[in-house]
Amino acid sequence: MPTVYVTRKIPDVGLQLLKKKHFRVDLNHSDQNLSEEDLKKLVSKYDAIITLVTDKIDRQILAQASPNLKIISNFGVGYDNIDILEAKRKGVIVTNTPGAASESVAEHVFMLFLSCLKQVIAADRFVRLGKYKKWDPFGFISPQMWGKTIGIIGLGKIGTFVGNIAYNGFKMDILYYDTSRSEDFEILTEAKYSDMELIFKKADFITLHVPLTPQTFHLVGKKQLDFMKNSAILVNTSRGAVIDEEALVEALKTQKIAAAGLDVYEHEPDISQDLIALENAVLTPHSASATIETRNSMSRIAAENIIDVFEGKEPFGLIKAK
Ligand code: 8YV
Repeated sequence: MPTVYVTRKIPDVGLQLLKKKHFRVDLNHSDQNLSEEDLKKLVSKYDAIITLVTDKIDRQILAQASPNLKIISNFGVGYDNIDILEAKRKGVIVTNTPGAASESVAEHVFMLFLSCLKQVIAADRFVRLGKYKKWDPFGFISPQMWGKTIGIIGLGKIGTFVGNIAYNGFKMDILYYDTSRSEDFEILTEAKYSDMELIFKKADFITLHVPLTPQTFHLVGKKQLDFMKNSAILVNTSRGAVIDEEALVEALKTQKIAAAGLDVYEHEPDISQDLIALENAVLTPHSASATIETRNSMSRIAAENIIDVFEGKEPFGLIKAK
């Protein structure tokens, strides 16, 4: 009976699928992340592991992997927590859950943009503190999102969903950048493929949808923030280290840019006090993908990836080491 360890409690759907296929499923029942030592033990003992973004599977952990460890199935879309090359070298397959979070994260992106734009947090506080005494024609006034220009950096599945909402819902002009063009996307949304400098200069709303790699580390720093309009809003639901957080805090403090909506942080879960103190930042706790639908589908795909590997098939979420 092949054995699977799941590093945190996840929705039951995937666990049931595994049990139906006669896997023995063991689970971390606590609400604590596993330590490095725990992970080392697990990779030396189990045939498959379901990991989370919080489990750093690096060279040291993989050094303890037994030859029986066939697959690390990451519960999530991003997989920068795993050393893919080292896993490949050890003959361990790594998978993710492609597409599972697109709708949820795209919704969250607009929630962050609109919360920043309409100063929702300040407006809520204003009402609760009893400050809403009389209606004011200029109270909490903001530009509308409708019809403005959005810049999408990274046109994977999530970026594409964001583009579709922007075009069909908010009738926005779209500028986008990725390492390659998508003619389909351009035809469907009238989007223009642009270099990043132009996006930072022209867009009213900028959203990041790139994986964290050595190439995208600090992709947005002082230079890019300086290009941005004073009225522009930046949203990040990808990975924190894609933005130089210190430079962002400075740009927000000096109102070089209008606001930022952040779901991820450079040193997550630690967040700088400077960032926390800023009124023009809306902060969520890496919860952009936290919908019931997405979590269920992550659980199902993570399990199916394991089942496929043990049945000798190529798993849907196979990550190919480059
Ligand atoms: C997930 C994420 O919740 O899917 C991703 O890449 O960043 C998150 O939204 C996380 O990966 C769970 O492990």
